[in-house]
Amino acid sequence: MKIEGCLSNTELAKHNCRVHQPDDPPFMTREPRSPMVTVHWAWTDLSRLLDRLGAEVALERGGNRRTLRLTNPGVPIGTTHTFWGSVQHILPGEIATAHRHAAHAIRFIMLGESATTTVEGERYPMRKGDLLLTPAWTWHDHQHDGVEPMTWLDGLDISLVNSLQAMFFEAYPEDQQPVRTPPDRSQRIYGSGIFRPARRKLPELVSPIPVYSWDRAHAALREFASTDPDPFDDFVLEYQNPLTGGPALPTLGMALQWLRPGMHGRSHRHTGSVLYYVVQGEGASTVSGKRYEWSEGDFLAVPPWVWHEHENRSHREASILFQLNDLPVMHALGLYREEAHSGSGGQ
Ligand code: GTQ
Ligand code: FE2
Repeated sequence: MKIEGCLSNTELAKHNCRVHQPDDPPFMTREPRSPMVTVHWAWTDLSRLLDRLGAEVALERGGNRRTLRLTNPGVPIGTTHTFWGSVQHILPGEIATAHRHAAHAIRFIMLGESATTTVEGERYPMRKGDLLLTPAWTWHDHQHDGVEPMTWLDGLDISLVNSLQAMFFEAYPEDQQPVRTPPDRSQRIYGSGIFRPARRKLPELVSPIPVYSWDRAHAALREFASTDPDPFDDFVLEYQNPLTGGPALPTLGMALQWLRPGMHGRSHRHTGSVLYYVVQGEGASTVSGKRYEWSEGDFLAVPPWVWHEHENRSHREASILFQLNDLPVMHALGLYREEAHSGSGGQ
């Protein structure tokens, strides 16, 4: 728009108005242009940093946590523009004190044993490969009774909640909340995954299951992996809310991905951002033309709408990736789009 006469933005600003200027950045781009960048974190680096973090950073009361945040240099804060992935480290005898927040949170257990987390009075052991949920505004605290340090991935939709200006936080008046008996009540009611209690008001927004155990997840994935592969992702199972068939949380998507030995997937791109954690195996992902070789314990963050493809570098062992993503938000708001690469072999 061309401005005739003396209608200037300086003048308009007095009335909290403005007109478009030729040098304004475009606000409708032809397609998404994310400032987020692809980042690969190698476990060899992270594990050294975690050892130092444990030795040098004290865990304070008041709901604090000892975490190594996976930061993305392209966004002001967080791992992607919508969520944070952090590696939490807790030492034998420590308590991460109780609090609650408006952000939804998940934990995927990476290493260690004998820690528990208590969510709304139900106490759960944390075992390698388990996924635990602490949905928005649920009281939660962690306690470590083991002898070795314990390490897990935290995922929180903090950036999304902050951008929507809906954050709340509250510390529990004591270090820990009381544990109810039986401690695994929700698991007993909803845990079968194939039954739902009759005549009961059922939760819809968040999954009623606080823990998705590795044993059950792995068994399901193995069976699924003997069926028909997806050309891009091979085999992906999403953690679901068993009462609705929808995602376990409304803002964070969690999934397990199985890549068969030697598989090399086709390239595609979609809206939404993803953080991958390598549970098992060794492979590579090519993102925007750059190849990232990964192995067990590594992380890879992939921005929205960039071409990416995965391969398993092993010809003997399957690779398993845990995914944290914001796809439930994209689907809920009608913003999910996907495109297959049309190049030769899709690569
Ligand atoms: O364990 O409750 O990485 O509240 C960030 C915020 C973990 C937790 C994080 C949290 C937690
Ligand atoms: Fe928390």
